[in-house]
Parts: sequence; C-alpha cells; structure tokens
Amino acid sequence: MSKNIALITGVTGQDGSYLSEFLLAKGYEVHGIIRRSSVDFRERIAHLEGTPNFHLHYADMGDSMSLVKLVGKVQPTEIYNLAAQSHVQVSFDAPEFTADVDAVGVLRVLEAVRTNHLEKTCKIYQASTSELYGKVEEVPQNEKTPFHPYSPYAVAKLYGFWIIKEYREAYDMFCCSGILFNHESERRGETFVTRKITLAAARIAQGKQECLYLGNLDSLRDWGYAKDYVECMWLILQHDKPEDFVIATGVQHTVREFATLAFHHAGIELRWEGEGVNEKGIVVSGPAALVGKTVVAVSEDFYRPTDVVNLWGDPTKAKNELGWNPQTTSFEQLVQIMVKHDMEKVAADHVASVMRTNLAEYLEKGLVK
Ligand code: NAP
Ligand code: F7E
Repeated sequence: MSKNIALITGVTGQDGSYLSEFLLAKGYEVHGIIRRSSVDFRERIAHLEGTPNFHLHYADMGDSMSLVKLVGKVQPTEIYNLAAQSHVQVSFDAPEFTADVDAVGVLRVLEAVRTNHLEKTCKIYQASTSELYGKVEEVPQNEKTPFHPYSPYAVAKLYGFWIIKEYREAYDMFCCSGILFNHESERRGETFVTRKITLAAARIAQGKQECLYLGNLDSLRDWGYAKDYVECMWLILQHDKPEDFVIATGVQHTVREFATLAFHHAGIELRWEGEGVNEKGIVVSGPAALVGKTVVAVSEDFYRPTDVVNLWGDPTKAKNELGWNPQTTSFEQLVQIMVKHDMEKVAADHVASVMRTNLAEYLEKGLVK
C-alpha cells in the first residue's frame, strides 16, 4: 500500500497544528511549510518538532518557485492549503498582500501540482470560508447560497474558491473547498474576537486588566471547535468524488452572548447597559473589587468598514455525505475550554513574571551567581 504523504501550508496556524496532530495519528507522513521570520515563533507545533514523521520546510505562498520545488521534493498525496492572511480586519489595512497570499497563492499551489505532473495522484483541500456569504443573501447558509463577499479577505478567498473549481473541471483534478464557518480554540490567534474575550476575561478576573474594548457586539457567528473541524478537512479528501462542503455547527450566537458566557466561566456575572457605542458590560457579581465596575466597553476602533453580521451555517450535506457530527463540541463547551485554558495561562504567566522579578532582584543583590 502506498504511503499517505500530506503537505500542509499554514502548519504553524491554529488549524495547521490540529490537522498535523490528526494526520500523524492516522499514520501520515506530514510535511509543513514555514516561513522565515526574525523571531522563531512556532508555539503551536513545538510539541511535534522532532516527531519522526513530521517535517518542516521553508517556502512562502508568495514564492512560486519555492512551492514548485517543495511539491516536487515531497511528492504529496494530499495537500491542505491552509496558509492565509486570515484576519478580516487586517485585510482592509493590507489588501494587496491579502490578495497575493489568499487568492494568487491558491493558484500557485495548483500550478505547483501540475508542474510536477501530480494532478492525478495528489488531492487538494482549500481552506475556504463562510466570509464568502458576507452580506448574506439567505439564512442559514448552505452550499447553494449565493456569495456576496464583504471584505478584501473575502474577495481574495472567492478567487481561491473559483480557481479550485476551475482546475477541478478543466484538468479533472481532485480539488475541493471546505466552506468553514468560524472555528475557535485555545490555540486561536489572540486578536480574533473569541480569544480576545477569553484572555481578557481571565486577566480581568485575576486583576491583570481593567476593561475589554470590543467592536460590534450584535454580530452573529456560528462558532465551532477547531479540533472537530480538521477531521472534516480530511473527510472531504476521502470522499469518493471531489465536492465542496459547508462545515458549521448550525447554531448561532452574538459576540455579546460569547462575552457573557466567557465572563461567567471566569467567575464574573455581567449585565449589559446602553446601546451601540455606549453599551457597557457591568459586573453584577464576582470578585468584590469588581462589582459595579465596567469591564466591557465598545470602541469604534474595532468597527469594520463593512462587517459581516449574520453567519449561520447549514451542515446537512457534511453530516449526510461525510458522516461528520457538527455537534461534537457545543458552544457552551467551547467557551468553557477556552476560558479554562486562559485562566491557567494568565495564572502561569503571573508566576513566571514573579519568578523573573525575584531572580533579577537576587542577581542584583548578589544572592544568586
Ligand atoms: P491562522 O491561525 O491565522 O494561520 C494562518 C497560517 O498561514 C499560519 O501558519 C501562517 O504562518 C500562514 N501564512 C500566512 N501567510 C503565509 C505566507 N505568505 N506563506 C506561508 N505561510 C503563510 O489561520 P487558521 O485560523 O488556522 O485558518 C486556517 C485557514 O482557514 C486560513 O486559510 C483561513 O483563512 C481559513 N479559515 C479559517 C477559519 C477560522 O475560523 N479559523 C474559518 C474559515 C476559513 P505564520 O505562522 O508564519 O504567520
Ligand atoms: O470577528 C466582531 C467582528 O475577527 C468576528 C477568521 O478566522 O472567521 C474569522 O473571521 C466578529 C466580526 O472573525 C471585535 O466585527 C466585535 O463581526 O473573530 P473575528 P471573523 O471576521 O469572523 C472567518 C470565517 C474566517 O474565514 C477568517 O479567517 O466579531 N467583533 N468586536 C470583533 N472582532 C475582532 N477581531 N475584535 C473585536 O474587538
């Protein structure tokens, strides 16, 4: 039997790290693309480095030759194209870079496969997104819902979606898009709204931060757990024919609801007062020093020029055709997992900082050599 060899772009990201673990556990040889930066920051995959079947290579989504050479060297049987400038708000500040990586980058991967004559042996998964529905034209959204991208990120991802479909039809390649709705975890980047909230709730509960500033509290998202979603990426490539799938939980909540529950798990009950930019989250019960204080406020700095406000996925096709369970981890469990992790992280960071301060003091006093 031939060996399963996966190449993951975006291996250092939230999804790349969970997918690597998932594929290694299935016996795959896993290769990941990393890019050079002045500080080596590979926290999410540090525990995998040194694992016999796990290999990292330098390449960049903006550099065709690096991708062509790497695909030729690795000879993957499956490519998971997860690399992207994935922050919607940042795409308004860096639209050209976002287009290069998130749109043309997909084309570069497809062409790297064709250049190496692997189009009949290598399947490709493209990390597509619910942001394609953007200014939504129906709720909930399924595979037939029209797209209406509403940010430079979404417009770039729309190109990725269509070029995957085009190569599937033009060259008979097994390439598919997973249209994934928001998925979060304790490894989520700290500027996405869920992680920003869980970290702030933990810091506020432990006296390390006074107030959390957010943008649109009414925004609705269908939030799932990233660990559950990587299984679906693999299932899409194991399906008997190449097709696109919506991956979502089918349950929708506001940013305000996420914050209320996150603070609850951090031991703080909130009540909400005011509207729009004047809305505030005030502590009703919790640590005595916080009762009556405003710990959540709205800042226009986090409003977007165009915001996607009503995402709600219909995962029926993935459930019926892939046998995937969209309810493995509930919204309530997801928030609890993230807050528990961040409560422990904030406490550990505090201990580490006290130890550093003490050590500096001991060194200064000549107590430690
Ligand atoms: P993430 O944590 O932001 O990870 C993005 C990855 O892309 C990182 O490994 C990053 O590398 C890499 N990358 C960025 N630019 C690159 C370049 N020029 N060359 C090579 N690598 C580059 O994103 P994620 O949440 O895991 O999401 C994975 C994919 O799914 C993305 O394509 C995202 O757009 C898409 N998606 C995510 C969600 C979600 O809710 N998480 C939903 C739908 C779709 P560095 O570590 O070096 O920055
Ligand atoms: O925003 C609102 C914000 O940045 C969610 C990416 O993984 O999922 C992600 O994109 C909502 C938006 O994620 C703040 O306006 C309020 O309506 O967590 P987010 P996103 O934009 O949905 C999709 C599916 C992807 O494909 C992307 O790669 O929350 N919001 N206040 C805020 N958002 C942030 N970041 N920060 C705030 O303070």
